Amino acid sequence: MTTETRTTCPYCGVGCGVIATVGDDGQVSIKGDPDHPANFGRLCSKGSALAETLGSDGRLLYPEVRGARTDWDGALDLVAETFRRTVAEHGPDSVAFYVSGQLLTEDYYVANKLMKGFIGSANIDTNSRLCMASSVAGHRRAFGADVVPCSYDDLEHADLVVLVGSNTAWCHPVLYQRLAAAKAARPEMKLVVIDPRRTATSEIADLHLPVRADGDVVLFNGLLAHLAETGTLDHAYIAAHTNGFGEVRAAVSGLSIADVAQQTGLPTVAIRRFFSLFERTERVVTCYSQGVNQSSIGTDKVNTIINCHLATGRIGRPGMGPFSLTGQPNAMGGREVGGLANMLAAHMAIENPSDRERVQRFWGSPVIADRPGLKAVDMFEAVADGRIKALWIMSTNPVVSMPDADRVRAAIEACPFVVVSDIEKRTDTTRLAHVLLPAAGWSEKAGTVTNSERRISRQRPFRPAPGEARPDWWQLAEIGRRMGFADAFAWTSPDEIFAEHAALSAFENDGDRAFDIGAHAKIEAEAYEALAPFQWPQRSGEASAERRFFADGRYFHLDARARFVAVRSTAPSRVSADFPLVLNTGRVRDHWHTMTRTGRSARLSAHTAEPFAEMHPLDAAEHGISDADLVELSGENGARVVLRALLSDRQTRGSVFVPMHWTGETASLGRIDALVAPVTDPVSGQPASKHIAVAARRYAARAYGFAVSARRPEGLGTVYWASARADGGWRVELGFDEAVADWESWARRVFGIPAEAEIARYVDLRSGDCRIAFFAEGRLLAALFISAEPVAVSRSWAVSQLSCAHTDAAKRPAIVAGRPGADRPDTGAIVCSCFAVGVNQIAAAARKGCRSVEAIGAVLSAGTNCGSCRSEIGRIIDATQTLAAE
Ligand SMILES: Nc1nc2c(c(=O)[nH]1)N[C@H]1C(S)=C(S)[C@@H](COP(=O)(O)OP(=O)(O)OC[C@H]3O[C@@H](n4cnc5c(=O)[nH]c(N)nc54)[C@H](O)[C@@H]3O)O[C@H]1N2
Ligand SMILES: Nc1nc2c(c(=O)[nH]1)N[C@H]1C(S)=C(S)[C@@H](COP(=O)(O)OP(=O)(O)OC[C@H]3O[C@@H](n4cnc5c(=O)[nH]c(N)nc54)[C@H](O)[C@@H]3O)O[C@H]1N2
Ligand code: SF4
Ligand SMILES: [Mo]
Repeated sequence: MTTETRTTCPYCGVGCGVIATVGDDGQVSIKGDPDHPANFGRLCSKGSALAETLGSDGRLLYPEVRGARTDWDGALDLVAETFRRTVAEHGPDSVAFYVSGQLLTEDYYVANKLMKGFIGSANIDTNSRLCMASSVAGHRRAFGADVVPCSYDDLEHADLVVLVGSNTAWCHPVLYQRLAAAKAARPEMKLVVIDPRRTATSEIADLHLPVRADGDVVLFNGLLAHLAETGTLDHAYIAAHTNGFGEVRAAVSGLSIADVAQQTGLPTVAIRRFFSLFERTERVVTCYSQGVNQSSIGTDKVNTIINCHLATGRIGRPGMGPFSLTGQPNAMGGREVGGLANMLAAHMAIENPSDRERVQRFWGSPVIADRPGLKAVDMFEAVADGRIKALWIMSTNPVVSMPDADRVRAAIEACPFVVVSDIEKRTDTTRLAHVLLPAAGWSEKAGTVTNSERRISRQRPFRPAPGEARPDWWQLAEIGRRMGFADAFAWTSPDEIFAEHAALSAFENDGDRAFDIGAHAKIEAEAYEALAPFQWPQRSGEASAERRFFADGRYFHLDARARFVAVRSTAPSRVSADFPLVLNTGRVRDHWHTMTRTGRSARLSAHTAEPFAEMHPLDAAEHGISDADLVELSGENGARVVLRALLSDRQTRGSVFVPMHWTGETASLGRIDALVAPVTDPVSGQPASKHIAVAARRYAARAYGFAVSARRPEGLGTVYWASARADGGWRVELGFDEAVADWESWARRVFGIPAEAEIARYVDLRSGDCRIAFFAEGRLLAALFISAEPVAVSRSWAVSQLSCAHTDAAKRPAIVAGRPGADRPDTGAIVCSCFAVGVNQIAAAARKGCRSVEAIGAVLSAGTNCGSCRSEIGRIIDATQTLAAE
């Protein structure tokens, strides 16, 4: 029997509805939910590939204590007893939880309740500190509450959309598609992209402003000055609904376009165009994400943007407002339960005694945290210096994603007791755990998430969890019970937790707290099962009212007015003679964070198969770096990474972009956060992951290699390696410090080749080129290509050999002869992952006369399914030249 389950995508904050179908044979297929108001049936490349990420190989299946399998009782008793004893001996602040915006609201609620109400410390922080903290702080300063006033359909009603520090095409692809569709339907709608890089997002922009790193505050202050000078301000709104305008006006006065140009590196004509578009357009939405938040002046950036909307009264009305795009699927839900160290629960403030008393009374808890806990960077500092002695990490991989990641790794290593809950057995962080708890993952667990437009949707399970994996809320509740709080952690299913969370949101809330979902305070299992997506607030007795925040000009400060925040700050330039380049870090289209899930899909891995450093060709030339070279980046803290050079004039001079996704599991020296200084925003505590000083040099390897292998390569040990799943096995890029004397035995060891395998070999004594292929039972086991220069073999051809029959021994030498694959058209790097169409195929079709994305789609199917690659296809048509080094 085939079953269909409606659930929500576990990746980005767009929060798309998904329909998962499980066939008779257990096969899962995924499609977009046409009725979900976030996506109306669309999915991006990552969402469409979800079924490919559900295999159980590599999953953490059983609890482990110090590497040995144990049962749940043994593991839970050890965790509860160690936390209890540590608190008793060293006080509540000697323990900490580091959790995640990928937990479900129910998981998050339990974690926060346990730490703040029962352990009695606020030492619970989350990877949202690295993600949304500056937006939260900016909202609270301006509005008096952490409220995102916009909805997705505001983008469709806007006449101008400004995207600041947001690569929406890759990071919120379905939202970008909605935007692109709206723009196609109403070509008069304008789009401005503010980003130091020319990204896929800027493809359909009317104006791209390649602002210098952290130039945004000056740009938006300049905009406010311009709006004041041109009589665009809404003085009635300012007088009726805001405070503090005089100070802001004074702070920006005299800021000329020339000043803005000088401080942002932008041409004056471009600045004028942006300012005048904003001036002339009433319906404007400004969206922002990590180019704004992840900055030492991130909170100020948020407030300069909000200032411009408040000063023009363009907020709280259709098609208008500042719109922070959340990253993770439940970044917003975590904020609702108070998952950050400086919040309490249900939008109540830890500093406020009556809020504390109210939450404690509601929980019936013995204690309540009475001051903010440690924020992520400070928390790991406290782990390092021994103040924190027991740490529980849940659903996040800080050894990869925290700034100063080597120090974070050393801190965790030195911590006396570390518990890690994860779905994956082998990650950079699980390796360091004393206790490993196997979590039920997406498709297996039940709960809710809240997306960027405050819409709460159900995640529903549609298959059993493998092994003994259990949901995170259950693990936390078990610890609560075992620490002696049986009544407060007595839930038996997530609907009971959701009901309690909803009840707390409405508890003694007469409208002064924005977050109120009291309508669901008495929800029971059946209604929870059927719960349709809804936007908050939804107060008790209120039907599904789509209420617009701030429509009445009332905010959540005590005087009900919004606050202007005067900011003059510019981030100091971090570069120096020794570290002359600005490192900017972020995401690629088809990978999710530390790749524990997207890395399981060969299709998704084909889009970007190795870590890279994207540089302007002139900067590269200055540093003696050519395309496809290896490049070493080093940071002021002495750490280094080695990556593939990718030269592109889409990068601003003086800066280099590196993705955050590569880990110790997928590359030798690809963890870029090792170089990221732990510089944080003083208000939000969010790290500045986009503005780091680095030095670059060509890494001259003695030998380069590429390999495909049916088995996962193990023990590579070379100075450079980066491995990725490929159809039928794995692909590996290699760089060697020294030439290996015997390549064959090296390959046998690394690729696990049995002694009886047959071999084809080619060695060129003059060039040093060496190519070896191993076969058994008519299949290719592994092929290794070694060269003194970066290897020129066609990657797609080599990978395809893993899936072909090689029964005819006479043909095997062809695999290693000549320049392998040279006689076969190379598809090039995969652009369309749905139909595996590469850049070279698209460029060839474009040269043959396909001059539109639709024309390419008609010939190659590329871009006709999920649509995530449409902007890249457009760019290839424009350039009609290859962009990748393959
Ligand atoms: N494919 C994919 N999608 C994802 C994720 C993923 O891992 N992969 N992760 C999700 C998560 S958790 C998040 S937080 C979001 C992040 O979504 P985004 O914020 O869109 O993604 P990033 O690539 O981190 O950074 C966005 C842009 O900020 C620019 N930038 C850097 N410095 C500055 C600056 O000083 N000013 C301005 N204006 N721009 C600057 C960068 O060049 C980059 O293009 O994506 C979500 N979606
Ligand atoms: N340099 C740099 N660093 C960054 C950023 C950047 O732009 N640049 N971005 C930052 C941002 S915005 C973010 S959000 C972070 C993300 O960084 P992380 O949160 O560290 O990245 P993930 O890979 O999403 O980690 C999630 C972990 O949870 C596991 N997991 C998946 N599902 C479940 C589950 O249901 N239960 C449990 N218990 N575990 C599960 C996964 O296997 C994985 O190990 O990185 C931050 N770090
Ligand atoms: S845009 Fe893509 S990754 Fe984000 S929720 Fe939708 S399908 Fe998932
Ligand atoms: Mo994020």
